[in-house]
Amino acid sequence: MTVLRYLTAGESHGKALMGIIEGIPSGLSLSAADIDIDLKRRQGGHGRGGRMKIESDHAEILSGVRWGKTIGSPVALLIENKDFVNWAEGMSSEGIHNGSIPPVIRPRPGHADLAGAVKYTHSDIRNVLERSSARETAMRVALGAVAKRFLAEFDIAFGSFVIRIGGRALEVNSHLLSVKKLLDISSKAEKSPVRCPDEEVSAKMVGLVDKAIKEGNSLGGVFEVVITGLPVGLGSFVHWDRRLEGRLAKAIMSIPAIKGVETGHGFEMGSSSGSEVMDEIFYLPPQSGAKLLKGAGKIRTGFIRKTNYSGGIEGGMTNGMPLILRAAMKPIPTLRRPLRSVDITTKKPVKAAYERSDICAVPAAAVIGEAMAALTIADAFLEKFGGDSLDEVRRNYNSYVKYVRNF
Ligand code: EPS
Repeated sequence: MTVLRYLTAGESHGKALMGIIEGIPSGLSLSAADIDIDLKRRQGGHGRGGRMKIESDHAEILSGVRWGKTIGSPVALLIENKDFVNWAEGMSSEGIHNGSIPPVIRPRPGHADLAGAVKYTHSDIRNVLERSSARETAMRVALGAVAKRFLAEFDIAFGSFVIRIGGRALEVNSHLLSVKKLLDISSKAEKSPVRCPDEEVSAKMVGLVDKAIKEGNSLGGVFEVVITGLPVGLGSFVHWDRRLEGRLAKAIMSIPAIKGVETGHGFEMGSSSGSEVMDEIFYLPPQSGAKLLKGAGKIRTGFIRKTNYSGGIEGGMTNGMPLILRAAMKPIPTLRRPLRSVDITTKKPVKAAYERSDICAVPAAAVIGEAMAALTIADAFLEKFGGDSLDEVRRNYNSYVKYVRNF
C-alpha cells in the first residue's frame, strides 16, 4: 500500500539522524529551509529539556534534489546531532570498549529499556535507549515536511494544537468549525509556548508544567491535528489495509508515548445516538459560487455537510471535509525523581536511571503528529493521482476535480 516509502536511521547521541523518502514526484520545489521550519517547530514548547538548547536542527538534502527541484530519485536527508561531540567515545562505532563508560542497568518504567534489553540481549540499556529516544522523531518531521511541501501544491494544509496538558484542558469542538476557523486556531497555537490557542488556558498549562519541573515529575496531554483542502476519495473501503483511518492511526500510534488516537468526535461518539452524530447530507451546486455552509474541501461535489462528527473520513475514505485527528500522549517516562525499578545485573531493587529528558513534550508531539499524518496522506494521494512528475500528478488531479464537480 506504499507508493511513498521512507526509512530513518540514527541514535539519539550518534553522529546524525538520516532519512530516505522515495516516491516523491519530480519537479517539486524543495529546499532545506522548507524542512527547517518544521524542525524548529518540533524543538519548541515549554517543558523541553536541556538537549533542545544544544541542538538547532537543520536538514541537509543529500540527494534527490537538483537546483531546488526534486528529480524523482530518493530524497536523502541528514540532521547532524550537535551533542555527538560529547558522546564521541560513548557512541563510537569503532573498536572494543575498555569499560571506562559505565553501562545503563536501571530500566525506566514506561520506557523501552527493559523489554528492549531482554529482546536484543543487551546488558547495557544504552543500546536500547539511544534508538528508542524520541530524538528520532526529528527525522520523521523532516520527511513529513517533504510530504507537506508536495501536498501544499494541491492546497492541502496542516495545523495542530494542544488541547490538554495534564489536568488542564481546552474544549475546541473542531467537528463544528469551518476550515477558516480551524486554520485560525492552528495559527494562534503557533504563538503559544504550549501550542494551545487559548491564552488563558495556555498560561495555566505553562503553570502546570512549571509545577512538574519543580517536583521532578512529567506530564502528558492531548493534541489535535487538522488537515484541510483534502479531495473526496483518498483511502478506500474495499479492504482493511486501505482504510485511511487505520493507516492514520498506525502512523500516529507509532509516535513514541502516544497511547490513544481518535478521529472526528472519536470516543464521544460511543456514548451518542446515531441521529446526534451522523453528518447529514445537503446539496449546494459547486458551480453556484455560494458560500459554503461549513468547511468543505476545495474539491468537492455539490454534496455538503453542516457538521463534521466523522472528522473528514467516512468508510475509510476522505469525504472532502477537514480531517480531524486527536492523540493522547502519556507523561514522559524519564523522571528526575525516579520510580522504583530493578538492577538488571544484581536483580536488587533500585531507583530507575535518570537521563536528561523533557518534562512535557506534547507541543512537540503535535508537530510530529502533523508529519506522520502528512506522510500517510501523501501516500494515499499518490495512490489516487500518482505520477512520476508533478505535472503528471497535477493532470490526474485536475481531471478528477472536473469530474467531481459534475458528480
Ligand atoms: C529528544 C532528544 C532526547 C530527549 C528526548 C527527546 O535527547 P537527550 O536524551 O539527549 O536529552 O531529550 O527524548 C525523550 C524524552 C525520551 O524519553 O526519549 C528530541 O530531540 O526530541
